[in-house]
Amino acid sequence: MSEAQVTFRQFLLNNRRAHGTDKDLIFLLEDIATACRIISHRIRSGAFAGTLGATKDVNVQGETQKQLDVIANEVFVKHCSNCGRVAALVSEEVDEIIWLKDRPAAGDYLVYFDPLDGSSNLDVNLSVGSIFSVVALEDALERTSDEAVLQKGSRQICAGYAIYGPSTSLVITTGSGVDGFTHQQGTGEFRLTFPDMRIPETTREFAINASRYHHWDASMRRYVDECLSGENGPRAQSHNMRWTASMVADIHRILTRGGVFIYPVDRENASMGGKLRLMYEANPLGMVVEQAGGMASTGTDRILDLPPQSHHQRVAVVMGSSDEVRRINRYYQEAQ
Ligand code: AHM
Ligand code: MG
Repeated sequence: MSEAQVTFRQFLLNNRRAHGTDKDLIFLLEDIATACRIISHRIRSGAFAGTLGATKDVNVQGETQKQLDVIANEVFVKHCSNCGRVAALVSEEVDEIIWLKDRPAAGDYLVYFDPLDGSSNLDVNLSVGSIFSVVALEDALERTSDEAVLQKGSRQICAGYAIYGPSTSLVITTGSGVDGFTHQQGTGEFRLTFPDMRIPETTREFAINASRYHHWDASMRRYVDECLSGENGPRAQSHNMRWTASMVADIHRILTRGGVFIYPVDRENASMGGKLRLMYEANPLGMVVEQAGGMASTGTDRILDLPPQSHHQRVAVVMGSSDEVRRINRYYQEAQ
């Protein structure tokens, strides 16, 4: 093992010396890493424990919950509640905001998470992930107020995800680049295996659920048509298409070798505002992507600048290699 592969704790302590990371944020991130390690184990043992299937419940998104969605949520809630600085939790799987403090102080943390993203992949043994981010409250609150969690993504002080794939990896940013860690079976440690992850500016790979083509607007069709038209089309080069139906897995691939991930608002999902959630999917992954040198947009606006209207709000997502995100933004501008 290379000496560069420091443990997650060593990395966070080095980060504290270099960038002044708050010690409570370090405790919280260690608790999140523990939660991810437990979730990874629960997924891998799901076939034995009989926890791979669906529950009878439907979550606030109107989607059937998997047993592991519920388990992963319980694990996240429990471990994020350890840190005395956490004021509130916002989870994809819970309708209401979970307030842990009655009178939060300035600097207390709001934690946003999707405990098990892409869970439709569980039954077919493909990659899934957990997504999280942290915002520090600017001002103390006299009482809990659901509006206080409606913070822009640009206020996130930390964001990241765990991917449960052939190995379990944890990828985080605290605002000074993006670093990836791999869970080392046997020791229980996450070790720094992918330091300073950078997204290439250019790419010939895009990720979109193409079965929704007939629902898309003209700008989205133009972009995909041009990519598909290959060497004889306006882009004069061939493109590759990938779609795992797990945003974490698609974003992880983009962080590793470039690409653009797209989930537009289309005719069918427009009444809900899109498919993906702003506060615990698009904002955290948007921060990771930007910190790795990429861009994250709705097609018209920077995701991290959006003022949230509700904590389960949905949004259009275009994120990844900057040349492609800029191109898609331009196609939307030209269509106006
Ligand atoms: P989930 O949070 O309910 O798992 O939904 C989010 C997932 C993303 O991970 C993925 O990109 C998308 O939904 C897949 O959607 P589709 O089923 O349309 O391919
Ligand atoms: Mg999700």
